[in-house]
Amino acid sequence: MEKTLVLIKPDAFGKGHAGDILKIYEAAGFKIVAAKVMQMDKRVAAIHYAEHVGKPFYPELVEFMTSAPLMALVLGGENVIARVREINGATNPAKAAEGTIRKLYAESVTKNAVHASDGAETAAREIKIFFSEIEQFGA
Ligand code: 3AN
Repeated sequence: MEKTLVLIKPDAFGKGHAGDILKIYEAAGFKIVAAKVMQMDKRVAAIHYAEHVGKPFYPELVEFMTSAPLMALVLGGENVIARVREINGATNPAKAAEGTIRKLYAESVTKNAVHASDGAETAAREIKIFFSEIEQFGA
């Protein structure tokens, strides 16, 4: 089963949208393989966002992602990586299509409600940051 890492970011999680967002993923047919509530620290942020370290928006991104708890998920299903990216919508919520999670719940490019892995290699790398093998079920 293909798997992807999703983060319900501090903005959406703090506003109480986790249930609504999970409902969208489940309605699309995906299985919740792993889930937990946690707060990122700077070290985890630097590992997860390694490709963005040093970019102009990185300090703001880390400040936000470490500011409050988030929900980390592994979702599984057919073509889950690409389909969850579609369901999430464009990184910039102003450009996100109607009905996408970011159109519904995101407020800015930084506070954009959700993260999802952007490819198979990224998914494998990111899932390992947040979950061990024994925390993943539903194969
Ligand atoms: P996505 O989350 O859609 O894959 P990435 O991987 O390009 O987008 O960016 C990771 C995160 O960094 C985004 N979710 C967003 O919060 C933040 N980000 C990306 N580009 C910008 C930007 N130009 N200004 C501010 N924040 C950004």
